[in-house]
Amino acid sequence: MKQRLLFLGPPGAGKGTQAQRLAEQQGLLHLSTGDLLRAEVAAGTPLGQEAEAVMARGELVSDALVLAIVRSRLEQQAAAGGGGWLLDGFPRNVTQADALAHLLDELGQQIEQVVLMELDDAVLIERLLARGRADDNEQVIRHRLEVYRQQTAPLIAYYQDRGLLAPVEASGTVEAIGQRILTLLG
Ligand code: B4P
Repeated sequence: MKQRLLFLGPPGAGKGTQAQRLAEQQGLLHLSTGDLLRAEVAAGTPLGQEAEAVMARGELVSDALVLAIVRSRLEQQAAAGGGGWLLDGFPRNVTQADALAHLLDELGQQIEQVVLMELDDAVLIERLLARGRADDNEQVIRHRLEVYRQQTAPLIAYYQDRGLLAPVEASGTVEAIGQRILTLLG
């Protein structure tokens, strides 16, 4: 099975849900920039203090900050002998994607597949309102969808051009979607 993966998709598509499941099943390093940022916020670190207000508005945290987090985790894993990884919610714009490509060149690694989770806005909004995280109120959700369209959606063509994109229908049960993902990673 492919072992170096990106999960791409709008907020609420279930990237975190499926990424965590797959990483556990396959023994991959699961790197969620959203989870890592929320952990910094909870710990009250300077980085977390910088990220908190930005996340509450539904905007993207600075590229430099997110890149530093991802770089340190991937370097640590490579130094410990390497292995598979699953990047969940990163990259979120073309600058982050270019920086990731450079980092992976340095590490002598390559992305093997980009899983694009696709879902209608109405279902996304319904799922996020039901989740009820601090950044899950309707106004902020609509802004996050707008940020996704403007900044993250260009990555669909970016990875399609590189022959890496694999779209997945992200509606249905968690198990059914997980099975679709396993099939395409074959
Ligand atoms: P993230 O933490 O990445 O979260 P998300 O996109 O909102 O959700 P995800 O798609 O992972 O959905 P989930 O599985 O949780 O981002 C949050 C914020 O962090 C961003 O707005 C930004 O500020 C910041 N950030 C993160 N990465 C960044 C980066 N690289 N650069 C800059 N800023 C960054 O699922 C959602 C809900 O649906 C859950 O309640 C789940 O239980 C439910 N669900 C999942 N699958 C379902 C199914 N099949 N059926 C029904 N419900 C389902």
